[in-house]
Amino acid sequence: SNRSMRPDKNTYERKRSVYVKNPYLEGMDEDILYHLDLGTKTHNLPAMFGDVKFVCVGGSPNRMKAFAQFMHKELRLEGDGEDIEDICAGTDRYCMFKTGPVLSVSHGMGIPSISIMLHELIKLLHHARCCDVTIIRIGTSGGIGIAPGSVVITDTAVDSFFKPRFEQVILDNVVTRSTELDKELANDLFNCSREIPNVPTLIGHTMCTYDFYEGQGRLDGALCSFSREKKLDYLKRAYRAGVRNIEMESTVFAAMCGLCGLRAAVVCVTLLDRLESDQINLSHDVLLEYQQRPQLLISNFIKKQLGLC
Ligand code: R2B
Ligand code: URA
Repeated sequence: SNRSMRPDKNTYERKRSVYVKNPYLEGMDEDILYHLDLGTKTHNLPAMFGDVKFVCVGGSPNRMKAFAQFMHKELRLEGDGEDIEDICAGTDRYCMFKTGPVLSVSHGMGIPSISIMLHELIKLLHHARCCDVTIIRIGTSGGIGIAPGSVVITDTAVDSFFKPRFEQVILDNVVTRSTELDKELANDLFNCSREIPNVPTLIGHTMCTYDFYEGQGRLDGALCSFSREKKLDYLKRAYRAGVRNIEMESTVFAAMCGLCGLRAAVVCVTLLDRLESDQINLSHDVLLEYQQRPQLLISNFIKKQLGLC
């Protein structure tokens, strides 16, 4: 065979496609991404999204809009960016903004909500024939044994038993999936964080739960059936297992992105230290500033990757 016809090793490494692992998709003559109000017949997805290289997801629609506006300024794109349009305006389930190669998408709260969004987002990236996509969840969390306002870059997402797994119920089976994240990406993000002053940042395990109250050992929900001692014992065991923060989406995010070939990271700011309290009593301004910390880190990282700084 002709050697020169073969793509060299670098070509393989450079092009990393977004995989869907569903034999039925190819046979569908139209795919409607219902919760995003997009579809393969109604929209030219390759033209709209083919150049996407970074996808940032986060729970709140307003925060993801603010992130898109911030990215617009940071990337020095044309126009003022204030009137940026919601690509998913036809639905109020999720919102989506595009600034150059950066897509900003909201996912709501909890595993079921982010999982629905990820199914449709990953199909969107596949239909648009995107390659080399990095996806980052920027969010909030409760810290364990670290100062409020710290940013935690997740190395491994773990479940409520501190295990690196996500259990997906499929028909009436439980399928266990790995929640390993991209270690190299986590390290790159950590190195990038060193250049941002006054924001304590660390790498650690992130625990993902199905609930904010009883599921995170809180004493202040409408229901609580355990003692303060049991709560603290649980959180301290989590700390000893390497857990530094708790949130509600990381395991399914890591599992789905891993299976679909997306380079993925989770970067969350902590709003409180759960060894000290359960209620979040930060002032509006402090909360706003804390929530900007992951955004600042990710925008610096993206600018670096694009060779803009
Ligand atoms: C972090 O914050 C939300 C709960 O307040 C939830 O979406 C999460 O993971
Ligand atoms: N998000 C969570 O899931 N838990 C917290 O304690 C704070 C934010």
